[in-house]
Amino acid sequence: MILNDTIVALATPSGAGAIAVIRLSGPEAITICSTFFKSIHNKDLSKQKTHTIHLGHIIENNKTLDEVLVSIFKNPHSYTGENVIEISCHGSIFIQQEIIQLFLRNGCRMANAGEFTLRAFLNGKLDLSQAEAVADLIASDNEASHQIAMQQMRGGFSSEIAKLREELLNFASLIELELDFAEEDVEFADRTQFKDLVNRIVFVLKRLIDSFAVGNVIKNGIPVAIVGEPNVGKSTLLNALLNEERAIVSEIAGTTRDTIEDEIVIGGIGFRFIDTAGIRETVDVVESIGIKKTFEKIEQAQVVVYLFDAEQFKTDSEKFIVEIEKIKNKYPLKPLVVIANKVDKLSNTEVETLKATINNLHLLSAKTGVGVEELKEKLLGFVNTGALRNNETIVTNSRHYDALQKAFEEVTKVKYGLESSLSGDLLAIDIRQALYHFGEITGEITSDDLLGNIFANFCIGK
Ligand SMILES: Nc1nc2c(ncn2[C@@H]2O[C@H](COP(=O)(O)OP(=O)(O)OP(=O)(O)O)[C@@H](O)[C@H]2O)c(=O)[nH]1
Ligand SMILES: [Mg+2]
Repeated sequence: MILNDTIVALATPSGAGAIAVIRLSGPEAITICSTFFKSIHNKDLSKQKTHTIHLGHIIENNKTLDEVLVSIFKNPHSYTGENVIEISCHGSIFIQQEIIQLFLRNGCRMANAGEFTLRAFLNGKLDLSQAEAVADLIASDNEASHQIAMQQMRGGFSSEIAKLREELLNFASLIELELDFAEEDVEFADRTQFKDLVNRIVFVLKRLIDSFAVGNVIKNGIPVAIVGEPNVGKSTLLNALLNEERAIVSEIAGTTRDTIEDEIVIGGIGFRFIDTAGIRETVDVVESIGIKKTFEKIEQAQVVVYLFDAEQFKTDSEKFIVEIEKIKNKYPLKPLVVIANKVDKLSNTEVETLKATINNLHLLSAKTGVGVEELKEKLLGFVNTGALRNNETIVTNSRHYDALQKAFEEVTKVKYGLESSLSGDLLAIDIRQALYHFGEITGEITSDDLLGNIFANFCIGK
């Protein structure tokens, strides 16, 4: 990685817009820009203070490319910690490209994906988990994922880890000091206090690890599979939930043959609905592949919505009750919502009878929309948003989850070591291992490969 040159990239999305922002970072950013920037007040850009904005023109060989605003951020007071220039130009693709090409011809290099944030990390502006949160923040499309990314970017998660790491480090030093005085048989590290600390760390780690279940779901949306026999109205329900004609609906049984997925946000949380091929015995090859896929989708789903046709239920109740039991037995741990659809076709007394037959039955008319809002409420009830509401730290990143689990394993070893009065030198090894995994999260311990992987997922210009 070469990181002492000056990089340039478009910071705004590619395409035409009202304005576009081109960003330069590196030792020569201000010098390179000032060569081609003519301020309307004839100011020399390289002599201006940090955090100032200047109006002028980008000119090459007497040809004016655009009228622009240039912002200056001087090392170390910038996002990357280097000299940074941000040029707000008019948002034509032609202008953007002309200006970027001009800088590329004159000493800049095109930035790699995430390179601005990578430089911010390497210059100590952000720790690794904060840098990762920048990408999450850009990707967040609902309130919950935004809140978590924002908290992580501000350092909530890192400071929790850093605190544990520091306390553990203190004890590690004391234990290692004891090793230097091995012949004298002294104990610098109070074992009772140490046990308390280790228990506390185990507790915090456990909470963070458990939070990943919620975090992961919030980041990726909660998958909800809509299943049932052909023609019961699954696709109609998907369309009603999405409020658009996403899936084809017809009175022909076996209309949906492949799975159809789409997301909506309910109460700030993303839900991904999966409309599936109706389950039945069939000789149709395509349909049977679709049905096989339905079962795979049920496996992957967090919540299963089972639909049956309320009108058909009047004559065929046994069949549906057996079906419901089958799903319950096959997936005993998955939350299941049983829905009687097409209740618009039933009389009031028929509705009452139906309600009495099945516990916790949800009544719906996907066609008229009756019961759709109540279904959304019900689904939201399955999400444990307690941690979110209490503003607790939630882990959303699988890399962090991995490191936390490894740290947990090591700290648990320390815990048992202490209980069985393990010798100091062996304890010290486990403590060092745990510290190593804490360091992986915040980036005290990294490899080029790891950094490459993380920042490759960023967009160019960030
Ligand atoms: N009256 C009434 N008809 C409905 C309702 N929901 C769906 N239908 C009708 O039932 C038929 C089947 O609807 P679909 O949504 O295609 O059913 P599906 O479960 O997706 O069927 P497959 O894809 O074949 O498995 C269509 O003619 C819909 O208009 C409802 O709530 N009331
Ligand atoms: Mg369908």
